[in-house]
Amino acid sequence: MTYALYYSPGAASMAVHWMLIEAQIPFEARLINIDEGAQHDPEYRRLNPAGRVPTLIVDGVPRHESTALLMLLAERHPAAGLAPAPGSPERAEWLELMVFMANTVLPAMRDWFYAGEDGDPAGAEAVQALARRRIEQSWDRLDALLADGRAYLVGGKLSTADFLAVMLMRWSRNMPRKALAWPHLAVYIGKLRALPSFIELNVREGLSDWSNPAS
Ligand SMILES: N[C@@H](CCC(=O)N[C@@H](CS)C(=O)NCC(=O)O)C(=O)O
Repeated sequence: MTYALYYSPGAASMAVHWMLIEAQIPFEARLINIDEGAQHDPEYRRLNPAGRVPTLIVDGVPRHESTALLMLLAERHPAAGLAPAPGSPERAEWLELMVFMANTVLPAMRDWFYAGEDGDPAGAEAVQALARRRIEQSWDRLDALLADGRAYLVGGKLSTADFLAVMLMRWSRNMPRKALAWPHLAVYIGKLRALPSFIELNVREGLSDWSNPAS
């Protein structure tokens, strides 16, 4: 099995990058800096016609969509234990959360950040207002789930749902109400950010603006 990840620091590629590091799956990392417009290069567009990151080359075939990539990697590397096994009691909750993040939180984040580019700039403010409401309602839902003191979202152990959730929570860091403002999310984020794989991920992506304070 061979992998090459096209990533941009802090972008939707981050969850996949984190999983590859945590599971110690060999891969090649290829930088596509979206702040510099590298996603529009014709060469990259051949791999990802939408001009977005991530792209994961899986055994020579370009694959897309961060949530699908996490689920695919979990399926191909079951020994890593990063998703509840099919048929296990936790599987339904994991599926539900992965789909919730993919079809509610990710699109709202896209609207928050790209309303003026993806749509008519004149309507961007209204789009962003709705996106913000959806994002904050999502934090309400995840905060309530974590209120029982669980360290991870599903099944008492680290899973792909945590990679996706923490990446999304990070994106809220400059929003009017950041995920860290929710009490149970703050505890959860603190624990997940302390994982050696998250620290290593930030080093590899050159990120330092959303780390736990040094103790
Ligand atoms: N649903 C996609 C979203 C991908 C996406 O929107 N990526 C953003 C970065 S977070 C991107 O590539 N932006 C560059 C652009 O749209 O020009 C996924 O989860 O992979």
